[in-house]
Amino acid sequence: MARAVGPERRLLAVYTGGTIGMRSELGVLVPGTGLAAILRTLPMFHDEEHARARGLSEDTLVLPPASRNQRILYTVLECQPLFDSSDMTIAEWVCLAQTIKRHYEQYHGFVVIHGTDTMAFAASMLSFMLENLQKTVILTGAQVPIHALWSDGRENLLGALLMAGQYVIPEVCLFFQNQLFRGNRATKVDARRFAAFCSPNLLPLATVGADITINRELVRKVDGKAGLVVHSSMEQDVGLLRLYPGIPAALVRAFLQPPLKGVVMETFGSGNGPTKPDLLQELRVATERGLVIVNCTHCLQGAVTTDYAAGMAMAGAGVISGFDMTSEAALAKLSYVLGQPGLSLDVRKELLTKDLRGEMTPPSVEERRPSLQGNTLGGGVSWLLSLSGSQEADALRNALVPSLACAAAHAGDVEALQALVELGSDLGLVDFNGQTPLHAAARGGHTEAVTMLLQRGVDVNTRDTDGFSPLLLAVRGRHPGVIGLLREAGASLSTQELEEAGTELCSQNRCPPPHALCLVTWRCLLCPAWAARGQDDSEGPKKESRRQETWAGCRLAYRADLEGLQVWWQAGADLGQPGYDGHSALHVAEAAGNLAVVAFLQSLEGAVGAQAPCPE
Ligand code: ASN
Repeated sequence: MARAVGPERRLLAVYTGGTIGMRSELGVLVPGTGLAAILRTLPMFHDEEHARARGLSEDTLVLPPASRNQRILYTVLECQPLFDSSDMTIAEWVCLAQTIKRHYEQYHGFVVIHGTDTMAFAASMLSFMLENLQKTVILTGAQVPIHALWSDGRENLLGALLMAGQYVIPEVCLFFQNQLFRGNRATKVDARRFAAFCSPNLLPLATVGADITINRELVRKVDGKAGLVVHSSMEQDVGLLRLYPGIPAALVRAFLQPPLKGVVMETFGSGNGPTKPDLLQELRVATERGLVIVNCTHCLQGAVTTDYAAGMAMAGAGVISGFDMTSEAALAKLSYVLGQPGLSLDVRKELLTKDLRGEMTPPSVEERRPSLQGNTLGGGVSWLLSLSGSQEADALRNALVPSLACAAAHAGDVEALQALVELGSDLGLVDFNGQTPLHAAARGGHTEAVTMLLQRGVDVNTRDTDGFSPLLLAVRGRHPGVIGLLREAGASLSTQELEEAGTELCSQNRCPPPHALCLVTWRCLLCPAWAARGQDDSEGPKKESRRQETWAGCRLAYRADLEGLQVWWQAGADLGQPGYDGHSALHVAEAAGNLAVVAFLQSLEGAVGAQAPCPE
C-alpha cells in the first residue's frame, strides 16, 4: 500500500448499472444511461474550468483538487446494456475483468459502479479473476439514485474515486459509507440503510472521516514483478444451498445432482448440520462422486469449526471447511478453483482450504499444531511457519519444512505432520541427508506416521544419500509393523541392500564374537579383520565395503538373533543367500547350535533357498 504520487492520476470508472444511475419508470426503478452527463453537471465531480484550461478531451472528467499538486482525472465507460445487479452473472463479471485488463496500462486505478444487491458477489468474483493485481480496483454504488436530493451515491462515488486516485491498494475493494472493505470479505446486510455493507470477519482496509485511516497491515502485498493475469475460465455450475432445520434428504439429493460441480452449503452456527443418517448419506454420495461442497456458516460472523459432533459429521461426509469465508467469497472461489483447467480433484480441494486472495482466515498455526506448541522450538517454528508475504520468510520456511517434517515423523507426531500439510508443505521433500519423512518415521518405527505418509503419496522407495530406503531403516530398527506397511505399499530392498542382508547372515569362521563396539556401531574397529583392512586390498573398495557389512552382520547369526533374521525375511531378503565365504545363515546357526534359529530357517522352506553344501 502506498500513497499515489504524480501530478495527475487517471482512473477508469466502469458503469455497469445499479440504483446509483437509475431513474423511475412507471413507479419502479430501472437502470438509467448517461451517468457521465449527470456527473459533469455536479461540481464535486467535475472541475470544468480546470478541464478547459488543461484542454482535456470531452470524455475526461476531473475532480476538484483534493490535495496540492495532484489532480484525479477519470473517464466513465458505460456498459451496454446496463443492469440491475440482480441480473448480473459470472459471464458479465468475466467481461468486467477483461475490460480492466484491456485498459490496465492506460489507467492508474479502476472504479466499478455496480448495483448493490450483488456487489459482494461481483467483488469476490473479480478478486479471484484478477491475479497479481498491482493497481486499485474499487466497487461502489448507492441505495438511492445519485440525482436525488438525498442520496448516498455522491459520497460513495466520490470516496471511491478519491481512494483509487490517491492510494495504491492492490486489491479488489468495495467502498460504501466511508469504509473501504476487502471486496471478498464484504456482504450486503441492509436493503435500505446507507450503511448497506459490512465486513464481518475482517476490519475495513480504510476508514474515511475528517482523516483517512488506512489499516496498512491488512492491505495485501504484491509481487512487484508479476503481471496481471485474468482468469476467465470460471466454472458456472456452482450453487448455494442453505440448510434449515428438518431439510429433507430428498431435497438435498435433488439439489446436488449434475451438472452441478461445486456447492457452497450454508450451515448452522459454527458449521453444524443435521446428523440424520439419510442426509449425511446424500452428502457423502455426492462428495464421493466428485462434487465439491464447501461449508460456510450462515451466521454473519464467526467461522466453521469441528467443535461439535454436528460439525464433525459434515467433515466426515467429505464437506470442506470454508472457515470464515462469506458465502459470496466461497462461491466465487469455488467457481475459480473448479474453472482452472488441468487440476486434479485433490489439488482443487487443497486450494479451497488455502487463503488465495485474503478471502479467509485459516486456523492459526498454533490452533492446528498443538503438539509443537509446548516448547521453545515449537513456538519458534509456529511463528516461522505462519510467516508469509516476504521472499525471505518464504525461503526460510521452504528450507526448514523438510527437516521439520522429518523431525515430526521421527517423533511419530502425526498431528504435526498434518499441520504441515495444511500449511501447504510437501511431505515428499528430502532433508539434507536426502531422507524423506518416511525414512524418519520408518526408522522411528511409527506405523501411524508411516500410514499417513504413504496415504499422502510419499515415495516408498526413495533412497537417501547413502542409498538407504525407508524399508532398510525399518529393518535395522527392527520394526515389523512398519516393514509390513512398506512392503504392502510396494517397497523392496535394492541389490545393495539385499547384499547387506546376505552378509549379515555371515559365516562363523570369519566372525569373531562380537565386541562391545560391534553392538553399537556397524564398523567394529577391534575386529581383527577390520583392523587388518587394507592388507589384503586386491579387490579394492568393493571388498572393503563387503567386509564392513560382514562385521555388521556377525551379530545376527552368532547371537542367535531370531528377531533380526525375521525382519530381514519380512523385508524380502533371501535367507538362503550365503555370505562371501559361502556359508548360509542355516549353516551358521547349525554350527553354533542355535536351535531356535535353525527351526525358524527350516520352517521357511520356500523362502530359504537351496542350501549350498557347507564349504568346511
Ligand atoms: N437493485 C439494485 C441493484 O442491485 C439495488 C441497488 O443498487 N441499490 O442494481
